[in-house]
Amino acid sequence: MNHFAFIWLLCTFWVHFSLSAQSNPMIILPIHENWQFHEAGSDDWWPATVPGTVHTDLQANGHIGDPFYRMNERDLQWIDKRDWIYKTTFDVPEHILQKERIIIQFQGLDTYTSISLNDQVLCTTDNFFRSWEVDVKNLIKADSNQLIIHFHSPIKVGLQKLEAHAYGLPAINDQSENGGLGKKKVSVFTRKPGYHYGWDWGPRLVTSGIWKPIQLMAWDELRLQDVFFLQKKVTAQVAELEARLELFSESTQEVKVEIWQQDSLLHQQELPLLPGLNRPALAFAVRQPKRWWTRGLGEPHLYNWEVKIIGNNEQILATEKHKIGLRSIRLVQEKDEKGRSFYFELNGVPVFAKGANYIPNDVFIPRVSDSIYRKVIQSAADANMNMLRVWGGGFYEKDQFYELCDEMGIMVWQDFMFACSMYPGDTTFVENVRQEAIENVKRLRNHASIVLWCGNNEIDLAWAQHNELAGWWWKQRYGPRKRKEIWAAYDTVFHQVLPEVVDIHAPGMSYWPSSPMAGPEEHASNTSTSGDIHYWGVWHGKAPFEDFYKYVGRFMSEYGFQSFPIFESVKKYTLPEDWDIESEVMAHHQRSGIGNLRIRKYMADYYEVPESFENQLYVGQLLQAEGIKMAIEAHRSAMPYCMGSLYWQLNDCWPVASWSGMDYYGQWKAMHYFVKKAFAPVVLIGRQEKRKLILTAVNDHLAPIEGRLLVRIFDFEGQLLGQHGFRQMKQIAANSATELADIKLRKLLKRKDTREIYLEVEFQPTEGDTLRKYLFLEHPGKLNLPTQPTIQTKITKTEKAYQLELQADQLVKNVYLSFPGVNGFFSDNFFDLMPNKRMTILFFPEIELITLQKEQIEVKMLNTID
Ligand code: BMA
Repeated sequence: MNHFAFIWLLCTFWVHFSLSAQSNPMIILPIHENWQFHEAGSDDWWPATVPGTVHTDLQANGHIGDPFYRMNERDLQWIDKRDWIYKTTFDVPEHILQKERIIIQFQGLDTYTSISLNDQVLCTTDNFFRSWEVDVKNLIKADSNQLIIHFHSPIKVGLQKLEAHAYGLPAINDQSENGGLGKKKVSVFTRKPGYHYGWDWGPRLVTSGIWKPIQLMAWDELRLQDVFFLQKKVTAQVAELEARLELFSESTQEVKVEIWQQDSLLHQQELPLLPGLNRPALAFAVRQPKRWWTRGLGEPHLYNWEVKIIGNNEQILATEKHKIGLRSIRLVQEKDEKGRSFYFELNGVPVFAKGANYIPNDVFIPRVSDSIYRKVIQSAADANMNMLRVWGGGFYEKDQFYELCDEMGIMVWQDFMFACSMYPGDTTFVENVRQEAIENVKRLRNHASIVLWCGNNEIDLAWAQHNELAGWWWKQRYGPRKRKEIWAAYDTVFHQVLPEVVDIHAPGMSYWPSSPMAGPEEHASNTSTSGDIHYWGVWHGKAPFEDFYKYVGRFMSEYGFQSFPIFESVKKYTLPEDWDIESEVMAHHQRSGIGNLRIRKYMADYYEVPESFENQLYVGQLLQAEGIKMAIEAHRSAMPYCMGSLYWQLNDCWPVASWSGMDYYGQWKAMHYFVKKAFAPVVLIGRQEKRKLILTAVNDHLAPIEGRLLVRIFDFEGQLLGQHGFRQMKQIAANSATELADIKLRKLLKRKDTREIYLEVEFQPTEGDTLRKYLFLEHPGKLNLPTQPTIQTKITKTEKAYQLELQADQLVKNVYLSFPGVNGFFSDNFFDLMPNKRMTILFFPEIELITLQKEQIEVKMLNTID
């Protein structure tokens, strides 16, 4: 290094360190305190929590009971028909008042409001998904500023809009009857989460409130409004980037922009600014980037970058920090001999998407804590998922959600917020949607995890414009003029506005108009050979689980099966008198009209329907788990034809019977444990087809695996009854599925009773751990399970958990462990304990290590269920 360079470096470091001691010149004053609320027209005021909702505030003040308890929801339908007023007073310190610019920012209001500050009208709002900013420089004062937000009833406004529209629009999940509105579906007229109006897994609780923070923001000279790191090209050698900034300058001025990566300067550039909004784009590159990978493929590396805007006196005018994952991503849709592919290619590698559909974690969104977000997304990661679909009937998630997905290497398929309904197409509505889309695409576009923007959920499928006889019989209800009008509205939003927004504001990002869709003018069906599929033949269509193997598309973005929460969870929202699947209270927490019927039918087919309520819950969870496991195996074994499997649904927004794998309280159902195994990077899969056993291996790793295959037959006491070896070494291809063997069952079994045996399939690779899979050749209900197995248990306290060791003399099917009264997490549950094989399970109690004895463990097993 020459002398000059050394001094330059020294100066750079000195300037950096001395300046970094200064705080960001943008001053932020949160307005969260002293809030009160009441019903419009009443005299009393009660304390309110902000952010929050009117329902949770009413509950906190003792005016209503817990909306999720028993049937309380029914008695709370009056709330959404009233107007609510929130108010606060706040002081503003002198150093803020002196700033050139002062704005108030409402990050999220639910939904129709009129706002005043110090008796002056500030603004009105009409979209849950947008934020609002108002210049308050001339309104704000030092003491006792009064901010009042009037929330207009979303139902009253909705009814007015419905009336003005003149005819209704389909919205099949809008539970208008439960809300006392008869057939009047008002949800589609309001830009607010669809599921608030009810869904087939959700209550109808149409909230109002301040759902995101409110703050004052004050600055002089310049505001850095937005930073977008456009990733133009990312390879192993180089990441070519463009930092696109939005800078609002008060004057003509020269600034310097610096982009720092911790202590090293990545890029700097002088910029002349004009008064008003400036949009400079700064090109820079990162050599040999550490790229962002999904779980299983590599580390989801994130760079910590900071943008600094420096004025001509070397003072910092603005800064912003970002965590950036560098990666190339594309949705590959290429013609092939069967149709058209549909897969995500990350850094040049085709990735099989393993995951689930994600819904909001609560009806009352503001109370979802950071730790709940972490728990839910960690659960997805722990179950070997690499993709979540943020489904269109909820909301564009909070930043925390995407930060966690970035951090854990989980790709996000992001829907725009439209689901299972048709929407109006008037200019005001469409423009509102355009702004909502721009804002959310801009807010989220720096997240490495987002890999796709999708227009909506199931609307293309339901309306079926290109196939008169297909769809959900919506279009046939309207005359030609209305039909045309409704489709034109759809066409405008999903084929013009939204793709344009993605194209302009997140260039290079893929857009898919609707899920599912076969292609632009093709109608999606269960046999589509292009696009994505929502396969509901199992469940809605009553087809057997085995049909999951018949209907495998290029990308399975939905399929599912319901279950109830486990008994410990049910106890939290019911009384003992409710403990019957058909009781009023349990039926109230089952929003799918066909739910109980379906569960019972499938249970009778695959198991036996047990007598007791508690056992029905347990067997119901096994049923769901087995079904979904079969679906995942069907999809993965069709790799690379099929390149994605996202089941419906990861989580719940209240305690309910639903398709979820985790209940509202965060408890993993049997399915989540099964999914974790089914989504493991390398798996063995066995299935019976035409009296043959077909063994397939799936390998998500990028290197092939070589090894030996062995199949052994055991009885339920663990006696070896026979085996089938293979002389030749087998190869499991990289990033693909490989059929390893098909074995004639008659030859393999030699007349053994299939109700009394299981197969142990082993793959012993030349290097690494043996892969093992146990297979049963009958449905669980047909097995002659031992009725009195003896289980030996040992419990040891470790630093953070309890270690349970279990061993049984005979097969114990689907062991469900619990410590009644002690919440906690089991590293595995609902598992088969094979005869004479020791299993070690960890239990992490929610409260600090209390003392647990082995006598406290409760063991449930399929063997003894009647
Ligand atoms: C899918 C989803 C949801 C629904 C689920 C279960 O089609 O998109 O609308 O909750 O089915 O019926």
